Amino acid sequence: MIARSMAGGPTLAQRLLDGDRRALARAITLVEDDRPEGWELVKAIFPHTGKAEVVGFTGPPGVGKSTLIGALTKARREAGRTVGVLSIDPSSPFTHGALLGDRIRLTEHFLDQGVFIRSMANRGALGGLSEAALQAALLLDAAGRDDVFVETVGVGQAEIDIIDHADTIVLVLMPGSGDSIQALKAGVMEIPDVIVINKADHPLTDTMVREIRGVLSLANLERSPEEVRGRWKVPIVKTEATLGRGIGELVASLEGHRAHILAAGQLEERRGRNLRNEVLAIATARMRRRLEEELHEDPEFKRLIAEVVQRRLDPASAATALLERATRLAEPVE
Ligand SMILES: Nc1nc2c(ncn2[C@@H]2O[C@H](COP(=O)(O)OP(=O)(O)O)[C@@H](O)[C@H]2O)c(=O)[nH]1
Ligand SMILES: [Mg+2]
Repeated sequence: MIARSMAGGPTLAQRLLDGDRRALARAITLVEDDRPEGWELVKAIFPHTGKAEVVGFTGPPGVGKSTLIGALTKARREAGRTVGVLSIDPSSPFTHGALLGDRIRLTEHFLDQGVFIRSMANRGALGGLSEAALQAALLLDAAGRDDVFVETVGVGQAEIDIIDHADTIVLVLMPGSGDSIQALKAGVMEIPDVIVINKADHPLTDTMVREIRGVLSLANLERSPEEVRGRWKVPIVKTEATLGRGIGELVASLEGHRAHILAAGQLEERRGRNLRNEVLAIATARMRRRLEEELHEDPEFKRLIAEVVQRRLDPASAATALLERATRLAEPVE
């Protein structure tokens, strides 16, 4: 049960669970600003999460992720579903919650109550942007959004962490995204669940599809035949997001992937692993902050560092001594 406020009116948590968009906007700001009320709110609504289908979109800037999400949002609305979009793209034309430029297809959804769009800027919050974005995704989920689309940019950077929390990961490329194919090939980037080649009117599209097929079958060579048999076969979907072409196929691929992980019991497994990582990430961030606070003025810490600087002590031994000291300082644990 979510408590009602003293005045008798619904609390922010209650309004959020009722799907109130203003409550949702306010709540996301609280977590984005790393305010204690934000954490309290997430605590209150967390039991109501886990219902939304979360899809993460990643890929280099300019390939058409935002446009694609706009087209997909339209399709999902037509199917009667509500949508939440989180854009975590520092290079994107959205900044600080405002939308700039008419080239963003998402603007057409701005008056639709069934669509909630939010861009998140990088803030120095605990655990960083990815942490705040994850809390925001939970808030969208609790607010009853059927679909949550998360857009992030880049490959293997901090922003990608949030992507790990999606049920389905879509890598968006366009003809000529050779770097991304190299990153896949080298294993720098994990194999996503669905690959989209957007701007598929380009003459090099089919070459690109062949190259990606090559990378995918190479990855399968390292697996046993049984493993390959039971495995989800990553679809390569060609789209033209600006014209809405290929969106039906993308929807089918997303649904197919969901059905696959549900049937294989992998959704629970994935979410379990992601939540474990989340708990560890928050704990690690807090531990580091606590260490920094506790050791900031600590003479023993200063002495250790001086010894390292003078090359009398190696960094690893200093870290061991530091951790022993920090453990002693931290007792009793709050
Ligand atoms: N020709 C063509 N342009 C597209 C297509 N999809 C997106 N664009 C354009 O590509 C540019 C970048 O799109 P955007 O969605 O902002 O890319 P993002 O940085 O990946 O989010 C915009 O000017 C879009 O209008 C497409 O399918 N074909
Ligand atoms: Mg974008």
